Amino acid sequence: PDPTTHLQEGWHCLHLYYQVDPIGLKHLDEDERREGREELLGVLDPNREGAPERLQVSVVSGHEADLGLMLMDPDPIKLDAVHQAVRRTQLGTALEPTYSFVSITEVSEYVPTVEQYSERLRREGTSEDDPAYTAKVKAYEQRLPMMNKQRLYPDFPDWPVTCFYPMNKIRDPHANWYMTPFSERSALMAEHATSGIKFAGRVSQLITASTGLDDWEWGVTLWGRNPESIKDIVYTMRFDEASARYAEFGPFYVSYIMSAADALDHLQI
Ligand code: 76R
Repeated sequence: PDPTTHLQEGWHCLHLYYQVDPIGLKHLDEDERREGREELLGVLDPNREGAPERLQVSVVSGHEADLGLMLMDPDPIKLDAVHQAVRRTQLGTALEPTYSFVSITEVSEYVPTVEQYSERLRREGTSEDDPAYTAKVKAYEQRLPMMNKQRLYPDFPDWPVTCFYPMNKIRDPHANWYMTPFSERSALMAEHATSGIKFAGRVSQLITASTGLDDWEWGVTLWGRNPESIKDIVYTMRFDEASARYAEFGPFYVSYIMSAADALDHLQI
């Protein structure tokens, strides 16, 4: 791996959104459209040689975009190459890029280490002599490496709906996340995690970091079994103090995951 572009750990992530331009489409004849479609299916084939580690295609609701791509790979140039290849296909002139988001995976500084987790249990009143204490610490110790692997090198859940939005933690005089002591931020994020975990089995989330990489500080990607679950989790978590007091949000993109062929059929291109 090239040390000038590759992360020491984790993956690069790129969300791309395109609108189908009907005027651009009109300028293509039957053959160009058919060939363009074949080229596009080639570029979006997750099993092709040189494809990024993760390549998800979805159809976006609302007129902000039609086609959504979510890409992840150790190599950021490989992600950009997908965007360039999409534009270079014969359908490229009919696909107007409308939004993109650049981020990387990370293990948040608020994910408790085994030591911090044990300390939290003790603080919450579980005695070190309690067999439940030992069992919980042991289970956490066993789970942590797998959870961190999922945070850094995520597998995408096989669920039909996905939602993406960027967010910041605010720096207002009355509520400045970055002036709040770590212990307090950590307690707020623990409350946030407790509220989020109730959605296990219905919603899965990936938080990617974008400070210094894009206009917002994090990207939030949610996958849900259905759109109600997405609405429920975002609504519920708005009441977490970490969100209610400190969060601000960018545009929301909700989309439905499909094979590239189904997506292009749906978009009639
Ligand atoms: O990764 C973990 O599970 C550890 C606990 C945890 C952290 C550190 C966690 C749990 N989150 C963490 C960090 Mn989260 N999260 C969001 C949003 O819409 C909103 O109100 C906010 C958008 C959702 C919906 C969500 C869901 N989380 C973060 C961070 C980074 C903060 C930092 O580093 O300063 C952000 C921006 C953020 C935002 N979070 C969970 C969830 C859910 C569902 C969980 C529990 C998941 C689980 O543990 O299985």
